[in-house]
This record gives sequence, C-alpha cells and structure tokens, in this order.
Amino acid sequence: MKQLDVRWAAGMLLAISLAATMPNEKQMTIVQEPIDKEATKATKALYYNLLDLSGKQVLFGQEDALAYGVEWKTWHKSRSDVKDVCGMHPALVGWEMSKLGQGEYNIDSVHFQHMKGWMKEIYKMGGVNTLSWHMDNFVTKGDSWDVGEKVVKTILPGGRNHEVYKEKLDLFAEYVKSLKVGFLFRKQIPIIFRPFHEHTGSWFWWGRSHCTAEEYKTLWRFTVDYLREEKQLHNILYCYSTDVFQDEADYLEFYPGDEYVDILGMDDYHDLSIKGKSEDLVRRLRMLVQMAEAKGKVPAFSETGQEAIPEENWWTERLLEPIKSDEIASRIAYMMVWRNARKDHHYGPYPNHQSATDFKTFSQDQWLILEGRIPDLYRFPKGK
Ligand code: BMA
Repeated sequence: MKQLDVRWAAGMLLAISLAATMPNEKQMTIVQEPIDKEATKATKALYYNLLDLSGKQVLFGQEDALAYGVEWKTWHKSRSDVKDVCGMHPALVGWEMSKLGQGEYNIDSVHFQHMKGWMKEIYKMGGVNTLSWHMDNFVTKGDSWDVGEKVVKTILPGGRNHEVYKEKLDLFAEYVKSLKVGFLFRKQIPIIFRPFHEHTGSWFWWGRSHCTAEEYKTLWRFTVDYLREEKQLHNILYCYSTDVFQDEADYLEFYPGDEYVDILGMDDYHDLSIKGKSEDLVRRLRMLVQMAEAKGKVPAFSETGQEAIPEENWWTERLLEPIKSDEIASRIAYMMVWRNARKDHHYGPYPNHQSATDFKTFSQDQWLILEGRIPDLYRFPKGK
C-alpha cells in the first residue's frame, strides 16, 4: 500500500469508528413514555421505574403466589410458598383472568374477589401485579387450547363474534377499574396486562398458525384502543410476550407497533427444560433486551420455570447464574415463574422441596428483588 493509501485508509477507519460510537438518528429519537398518554401518575411512575431498574436489579415474581401453594389451598392472608421458604413474598405476582364473568372462580379455582384482595396486598407491599388471560374459544366455546377454528378473525371489528368479544373486554374493564385502594381518595392500582401471550407457538387459538400477523395486530390494537379510549382505563401497561423466538424478525412478526406496547416480554420454558441449553436462553434474552432498549420499552422475562424443579441447585445454577453473569441478558426488569399447583405441576419452591435450600440462597442475592427490598416503584421520578 502506498503512503497516501495508508493515510486514506486510516482516515476512513476513524470515520467509521466515530460513526459507530455516535448515537444515530434512531437512537436519538427513542421515546420512553407509556403508550397511554393519560395513564395515571402511579402507572407512569411504574413504567419509568421499571425502565430505571433495568441493568440494576430484577424483580422476582410468581403466578398466583398468594392464592395457594403446593400443600395448601385454603384462603390465607399473606401466605405464599415462596415466603414459607425464604421469609419474603415475590415482588411481582401474576394473576389469571380465564373464566371471568362465567362464575366466581377462575380456571385455576382462584376466587375473583379474593384475587382482588391479594392484588391490593401486593400493591400495598410495593409490588407489581400482572394479568394474563387464557380466553375461551369464541367459536367452539372450548378453552384457549381448543384451536379447531380460526377464531381471531371472528372477533375483529366486523366479525361475527366481535360484540361478544367486546362484552368480555367490558367485564375485564369493570374488574380492573375496581382495583382501588384507600378510603377518601381512592387510587387505582396499576397493572401489567399481557393478553394473547405465547403466540409464536400454536397451542392457543391466537397462536401463529391460527391467524395471520395482520389479524393478530388488528386484534391487539383494537383491544388497547377499546380499553383505553372506550373504557377509559388508564392504569394499564401493556406487555407483548412471545414464546421462544429465533431472531428479531421472528419476534416482531406479530408486533402491533411501538404505540401499542410498553413491555417486551418473552415466555421461555423450552431453554430451561431437560433438553434446553442456558446459552440459548441467554441468546434470546440478549435479543429481547436489545430490541426493548432500541425501542425505549421495558424488557421482561414474562414467564419461565421448569416443572417440578428436578435439580437441587436449579435456582442458582440454571436461573440466576446464566442471566446475572451476562451483561446484556441481565438487563431484564423482571422474571416470573409459573404457578405452584401440585407436586407434579409447580414452578416455585415449597418447604421440604429438594430445591428449597438453594432457593433461599437465590433469594438472598441482592440482584434479585423480593419483599422488603422493593424500591418505590410508584413514586414519580424527579424531572419527568
Ligand atoms: C397452564 C397450567 C394450567 C392452567 C393454565 C392457566 O400453564 O398451569 O393448569 O390452568 O396455565 O393458568
């Protein structure tokens, strides 16, 4: 190479590396606001604080944690298997809306009124509530695993079940509106709503083989618009949560748009199963975090676990270490394990379970947030 060429090449290299370190236009215009401009102050605060948590600590959660445990089913105030094992409740609790309006109990025998009480308890503790909905099939009247018919298009505007779908949303709106605390100045509890989850799989009627991406997006946007504009619900953050995905294009194929999602979630049991590999879990979480950060959204590990937890040190070795030790994957804001239903169907520990001692060690890791060390997630940050 001639001297001039060398200088030219060096100049180009410098220009390229400078361009790579400077924020590009896209990065500079990231909007970090909840999608509902009229969200309550506490809901906005939750969003900002979850964003702020990312990279510092992670909320630990469990589905139905306060409602029952592996060895107890009767109503309790302030009991959870997690607390029985480590002395602290999870900081985030998931609840399920399936069968709302069809009786007093949800699909997993949780009384809807009791559920409200537990949600208030979690909120007063400073924790977070998230709602999923295994909605019944509108065509066959079967459950959400009944994938026999193309259901999604029938509940879209103009579809033959659209009015019935709206009635379901009305019930949901009524339920969520009634989640209030306080006497004189009743305040609404912010919640994270995670509808139509795991659609990158095809086990639910809204899964990827049972509707087109356009139909799914239309359903999602209609749902958000209806709850927000028509029902005037302003205490919701919306979480889009896939099951496992291969790459960004795969994750975003059914994504309804940045104006319709606050939290990017992923459910992943696959990589924590016997055949699964931590490298794959970490790879997917890294993609999730990077997509969320590029969009100004909160990254969340919305569901995980291994049924019956077959290894003694599962908590520290399989869940904590791989995620915590990865600089990018560790920037998720929360992780939630599934419910403690029975000895052969539980994802959290319970006293005398082989993983209980390891769970105690896990719970003491200060990177994880459980009861007693939850930052004030509902305080509006200064300067916002
Ligand atoms: C599944 C199982 C079912 C339950 C459903 C909805 O993963 O736990 O037993 O009914 O979730 O919560």
